[in-house]
Amino acid sequence: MPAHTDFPIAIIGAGFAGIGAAIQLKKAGIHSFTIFERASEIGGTWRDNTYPGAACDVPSHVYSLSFEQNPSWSRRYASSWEIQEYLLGVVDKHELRERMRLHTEVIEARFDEETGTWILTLNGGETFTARAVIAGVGGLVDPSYPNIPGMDAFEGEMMHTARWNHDVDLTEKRVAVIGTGASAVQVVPSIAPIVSVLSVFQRTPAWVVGKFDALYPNWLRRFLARAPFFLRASRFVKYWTSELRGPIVFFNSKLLSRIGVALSMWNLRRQVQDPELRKRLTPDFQFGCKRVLVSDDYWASFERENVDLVTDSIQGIENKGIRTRDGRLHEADVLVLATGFKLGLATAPFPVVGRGGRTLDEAWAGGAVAYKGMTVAGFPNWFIMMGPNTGPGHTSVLVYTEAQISHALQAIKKLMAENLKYIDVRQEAQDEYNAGIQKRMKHMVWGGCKSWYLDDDGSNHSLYPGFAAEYVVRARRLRVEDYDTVSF
Ligand code: N01
Repeated sequence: MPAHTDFPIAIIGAGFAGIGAAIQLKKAGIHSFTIFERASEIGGTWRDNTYPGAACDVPSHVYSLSFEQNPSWSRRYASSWEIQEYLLGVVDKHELRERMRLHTEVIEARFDEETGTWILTLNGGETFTARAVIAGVGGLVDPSYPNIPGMDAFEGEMMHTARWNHDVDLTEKRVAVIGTGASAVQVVPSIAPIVSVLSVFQRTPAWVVGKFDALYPNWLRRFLARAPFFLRASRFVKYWTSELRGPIVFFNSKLLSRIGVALSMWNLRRQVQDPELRKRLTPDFQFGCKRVLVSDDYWASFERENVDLVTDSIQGIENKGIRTRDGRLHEADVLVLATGFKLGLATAPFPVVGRGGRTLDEAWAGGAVAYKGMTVAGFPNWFIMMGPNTGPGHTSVLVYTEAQISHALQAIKKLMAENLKYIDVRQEAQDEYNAGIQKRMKHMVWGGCKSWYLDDDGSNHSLYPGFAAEYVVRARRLRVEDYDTVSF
């Protein structure tokens, strides 16, 4: 077996996936990795999303790494900054900074079949040669800015939720929020009490269920620190609760949808008394078709005198505010774009050139596909984290990520132990896997409405059509028979 220094590994991205992969490599005694991060700090989503109210809508005992459980979460659903603190702590504990290059963007990756190496070109023009690459670049990274006429004319402050400008004080300001997705349901109730007027522009209402957030008292946190069994038990219970509720969210079943609708309508009734307002906030698409949102106070915000739900469609943006099609000008000092993200899976984030000079964009021209969401035929020794069809609509994405880390680690260990040049997933294995995924999509609820889950042609290359537990069983073990192995 060659020395580890002969086996350089590139981890691209220092979010949950990249950090988790680095820890597991270290635990396996493999220290020859370098983490490349284009930003100035680690954290990914939790570094970027700092808008007021930003939090994870999956309980923190599940939304954390299973091998780095944290008894100190201050509440059931940790805020964005607390998750970022957790990640910073994990990075320090495992001394990952010494293997990390911040401000370093990979701008191209090219596979050299002769040497079985990936040549990564970095932003400064330098190259880095890796025997294996773990790509943890994230799926929802780059903000999606709407294309509304007149946006440049707006004279106030404008910011996207994922690029919050903390220098702008919203106190007593007139604020307009465009969008009513997962980010909006967090930002709206957080800023409603401090602004003078809040106009929320809703194009499509969302199904929202109760969150039941709660602070964890100090005694409980101390107890969980001393009795890790109970922390693991809490994780277990929360995980299985979300799994067992999953079918309500993902199966295309009128009966199951009715349960979801009943839960959401109960949540609406307890927050909003005005029947007319309730009607305007009630979606007309099947429960689960778009991401189901979680909040105890978003809908209640619209009962406040200073909050206005605007359902007339937007005609354009003007210097003083937003003009709707009914002719009304909604004046605003600050415009918040809660308009989501460009789905990163549709293309590779930078040119990735595999065997025979074929690019990942070419391989994905008909939609992003990968074997178990991780490996693509013709792109050997390249392991994607949170790749195509691995997103959950119902539980923690980290459950999927950990299975992917385990798969990549086994492949890397095999490459090293057997001194292989590369392993490349067999095209038939990839095709068979994806045919199965797309066949199952027909039984899922996501095809019935427009959302970021779907490509322009209506196909779904983002979510996994089933239970997380089932994905984990399929993905975490390397099935060697599904790969071609090539020796030096
Ligand atoms: O974005 P979204 P998000 N004019 O795409 C509207 C994750 N996340 O940032 O529905 C008017 O869901 C758009 O309207 P419509 C999570 O996976 C997780 O809220 O297209 N409106 C919609 O209402 C989530 O799914 C957490 O009709 C326009 C909104 O903008 C994903 O990120 C927290 C418009 C966009 O909603 C994205 O959530 C936050 C236009 N031109 C986010 N363009 C957790 O807690 C867009 N919209 C884990």
